Amino acid sequence: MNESEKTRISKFLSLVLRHEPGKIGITLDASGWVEVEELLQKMGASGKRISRDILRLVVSTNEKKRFEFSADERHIRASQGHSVEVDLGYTEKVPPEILYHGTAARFVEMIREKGLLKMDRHDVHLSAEAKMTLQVGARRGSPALLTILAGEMHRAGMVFKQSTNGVWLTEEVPPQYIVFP
Ligand code: HQG
Repeated sequence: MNESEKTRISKFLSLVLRHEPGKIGITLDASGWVEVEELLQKMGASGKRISRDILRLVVSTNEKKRFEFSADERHIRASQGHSVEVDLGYTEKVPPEILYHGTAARFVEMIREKGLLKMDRHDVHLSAEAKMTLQVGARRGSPALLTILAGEMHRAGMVFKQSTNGVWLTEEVPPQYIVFP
């Protein structure tokens, strides 16, 4: 299987496991899990047939580890990034002093005013790696890198969680905790 095929499957999995499970008639449980068997069967019925081995390959080689299997491999879910209501069950964690957020330069003005908001997702997504976040920002045009004073936020009582694939999640980032470029 080539890279573009893998990307295509990964994007489709993101769509149905994060945003639109109804598109192929699956339902996520309260923690975002769906049975692998059901997922494969419903993907097949929607003209997106893949084997269990291909699914395993896409999950294990995904560069951002976007998906995870349950320990018994009977269930699968997206590790973060949902817009549908799920409780991923992540617990509070002390963040590093500094985190980063990549955005588009044209959003910076608004963010200066309102801070970082979660928009359509459950949380604001932050990363410990500046380089990766710049790529995130570049998806929407000329990128801008914001430095987030996560340690200060935490000491002020704001809650942080970390997803299985290492993304830092928080409700919102008020402007005073953002260092702008
Ligand atoms: C921006 C990728 C104006 C925000 C990444 C972002 C991430 C504001 C956009 C994950 C704003 C929302 C999420 C405000 C925030 N005014 N714009 N007040 N507050 N924004 O896609 O963080 O590849 O929901 O900067 O790695 O870009 O999908 O969030 O540009 O973890 O696995 O509003 O997506 O992961 O966009 O990306 P998104 P995001 P995956």
